[in-house]
Amino acid sequence: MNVQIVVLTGAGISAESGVPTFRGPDGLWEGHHLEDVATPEAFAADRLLVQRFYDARRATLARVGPNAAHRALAELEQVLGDDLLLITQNIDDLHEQGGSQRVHHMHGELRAAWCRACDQRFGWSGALADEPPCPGCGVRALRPDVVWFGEMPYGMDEIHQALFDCDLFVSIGTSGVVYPAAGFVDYAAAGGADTLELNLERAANSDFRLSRQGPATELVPAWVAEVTARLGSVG
Ligand code: BV8
Repeated sequence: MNVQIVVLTGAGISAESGVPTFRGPDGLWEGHHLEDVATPEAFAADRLLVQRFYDARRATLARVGPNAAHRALAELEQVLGDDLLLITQNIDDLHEQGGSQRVHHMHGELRAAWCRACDQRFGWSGALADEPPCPGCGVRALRPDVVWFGEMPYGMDEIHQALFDCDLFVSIGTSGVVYPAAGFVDYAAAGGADTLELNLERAANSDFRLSRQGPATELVPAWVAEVTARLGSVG
């Protein structure tokens, strides 16, 4: 699959939908630093605290909706099909709610649970803090299916291949501080791709060839319109 465009999104694309980012003015989530609750060690030390942290975030999904940036990327997928790989660091489902069919959640999803006893994964929209039994094996060993610090993000081989093959890498709404995602721009550039950042402010890893500052709901639809017009002119 020779992907032409790889898009990476972060919390900034969901900010205008009312989902708090990690490092914004409200950067502490539920009074916690992400690095202090999003680790296997934190889960082992205080399972209830971590489960409640994710239960609260999963519950907000019922109250938020996609914005113009999510919808614009869904339109781009309609035009590009398999030539687009949409990778998100976000664990919300706003890309899917906005119409995207293929979303690569490299850090997992809030709406999924993973059983530590039988290793099966399940769609999950309720709470986990009350230790419900695994639908597969019945053991009360479900955890959020999200990638914590120190855990390997999902699908890295496919991501690296796409980054190396693509013609354009676009980073949207991410602070560029968490790896390996923060290194994708370098990987893509090494493969000869052009690189573009769409962000409210320049990210930490802002060695992009092009960088535009502004809200995602303005920058992303405008960029998608540029791409689709160019593709239309090519015919
Ligand atoms: C791994 C899921 C190895 C959970 C997340 C030292 C150096 C380098 C690396 C490390 C190091 N020490 C440790 C590491 C590794 C570590 C890491 O990078 N740590 C950092 C803190 C230094 N990384 C890991 O542990 C990763 N795994 O390395 O595994 C390994 C090897 C072998 C075998 C096994 C393992 C795993 C990291 C994944 C952690 N999980 N999320 C959850 O959500 O609870 S991280 C989480 O934070 C996000 O997923 C994302 O990745 C990251 C940053 O979030 P952003 O999306 O960027 O959001 P942020 O708030 O930071 O920024 C918002 C941006 O939006 C800003 O730029 C802002 O300007 C912009 N914005 C705001 N509003 C708008 C906007 N833009 C546009 N419009 C707007 N309206």
